[in-house]
Amino acid sequence: MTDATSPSPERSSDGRDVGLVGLAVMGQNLVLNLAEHGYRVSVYNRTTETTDEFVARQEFGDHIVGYETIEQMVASLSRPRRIILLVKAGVVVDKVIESLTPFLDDGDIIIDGGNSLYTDSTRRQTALADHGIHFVGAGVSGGEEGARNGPSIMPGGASQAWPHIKDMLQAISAKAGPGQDEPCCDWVGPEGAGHYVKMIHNGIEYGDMQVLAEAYALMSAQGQSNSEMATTFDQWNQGRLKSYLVEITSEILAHTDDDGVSTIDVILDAAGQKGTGKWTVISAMELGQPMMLVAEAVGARMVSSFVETRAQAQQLLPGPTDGAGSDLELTLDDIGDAIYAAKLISYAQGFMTLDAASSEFEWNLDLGSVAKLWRAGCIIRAVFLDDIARAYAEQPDLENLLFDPFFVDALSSAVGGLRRTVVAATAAGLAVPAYASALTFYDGFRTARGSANLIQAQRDYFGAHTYERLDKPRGEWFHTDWVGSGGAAVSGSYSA
Ligand code: NBP
Repeated sequence: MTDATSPSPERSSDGRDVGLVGLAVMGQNLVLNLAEHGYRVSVYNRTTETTDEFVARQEFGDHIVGYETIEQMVASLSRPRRIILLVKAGVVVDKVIESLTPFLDDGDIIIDGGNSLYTDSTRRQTALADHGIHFVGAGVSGGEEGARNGPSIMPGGASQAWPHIKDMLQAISAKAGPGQDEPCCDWVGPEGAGHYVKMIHNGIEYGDMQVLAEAYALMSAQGQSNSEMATTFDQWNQGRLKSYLVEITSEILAHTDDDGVSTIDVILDAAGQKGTGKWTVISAMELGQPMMLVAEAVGARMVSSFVETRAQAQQLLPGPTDGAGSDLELTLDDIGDAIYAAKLISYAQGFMTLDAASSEFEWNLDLGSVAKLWRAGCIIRAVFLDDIARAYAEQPDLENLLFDPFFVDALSSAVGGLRRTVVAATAAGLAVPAYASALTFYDGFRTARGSANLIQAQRDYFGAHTYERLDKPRGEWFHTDWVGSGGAAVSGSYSA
């Protein structure tokens, strides 16, 4: 990580410091952040009224100037031109790039700060390199508040761009570390690496939210009031679970509408999603990595969206008891342990996926540095990201986070509570997909001799897929004639 110093941006007399396209919630807030750090920003939005209203309303004077056309905006910038895109992800990014490129020159830089799919960023970097333009896919996390006051920024792509954008992006990013002066922004890697890391961040965010929603469900079933739960989450936020999501969960549970009704009680229990969780799971599967807690979180949102169907099913399908949860007797310590253990396992799965992506795409990701980027500014910011960063700093070749002594100790103390929570919730007929998935992964992962020998035998039986044997070296493959005459096994050596 590099220290960011704040803002005395290098000035070029012939133009403004940076351009930004897309003045919706993220764009407007990032522009204000840039202006506050002394950067002179030229802004453009497809709908000109939005530009006019924004520029008229902001308080940074001519640090922010609006333009009616992309051409005018580009012409206002010093070279190499630096242009940030914060438009709707997908085809819109391609359209905006298409309208920008005729006005750009060799060495100019486009930074896509939206939630683009990493494969799109890889494609865009390659295509723009043909025009001499450096493309950077930068994941930006922290929502509206982060964009305004300091997001976590994960830039990747054309590394030639980094020296020209480093000071600016690090200046406006969140800061972490003992002196709160380490920027949560550093170069991630080539191609779509920045957006990949952001995608995994979002997947983990889905998992964290589901883990907390399950705690809320269990405590509600045990009769805790919303204000009692708010206090519990607040207490959890003072210790090892300290994180942005635990903090806002406490605030949400304490919130009442003007009529005194708890706001949480009147919100429909159907979760939306924009797709980054699904992308994470697809990529993890493609890389052969079991990011199962996030998969369960994505699935749970899907089940939640079946509002009418669930109401029908409740009438038809029996649970283990008449009043689900009425016989739950979990302590708050058990539920706190379940949250903690499930999170540790989820992050381990996330970093397994990052490690696999780094190898597969030859990105050479620094996993400790990734953990540092997530310590502040982003939605999953949490104290235990320091523990992950430390684990990788101490052992850069750490095979799996769960082998780090801190994780071994932390899981040893918390997994009992997770187990009791899963057993009790399941017996009571309450769905805890994230906890159950975490525990199942944990138990499978620590089982030296599992049951996949039967799966291999089945595969060999119906498809002659061959298998390896315990009494032969790895890499030698055998086939058995399972239904041959007299049932005798015929084995031989096969290439894999
Ligand atoms: P949106 O994702 O809602 O996109 C709206 C912006 O895209 C507006 O400026 C709009 O211009 C522009 N746009 C569209 Br739509 N079609 C266009 C076109 N054909 N040509 C040019 N511009 C077009 O904005 P957002 O919520 O601020 O998010 C921006 C990016 O940041 C997205 O990729 C998002 O996924 C990501 N992100 C958002 C958050 C968040 O909390 N919202 C957090 C992290 C990342 P218009 O005004 O003319 O319609």
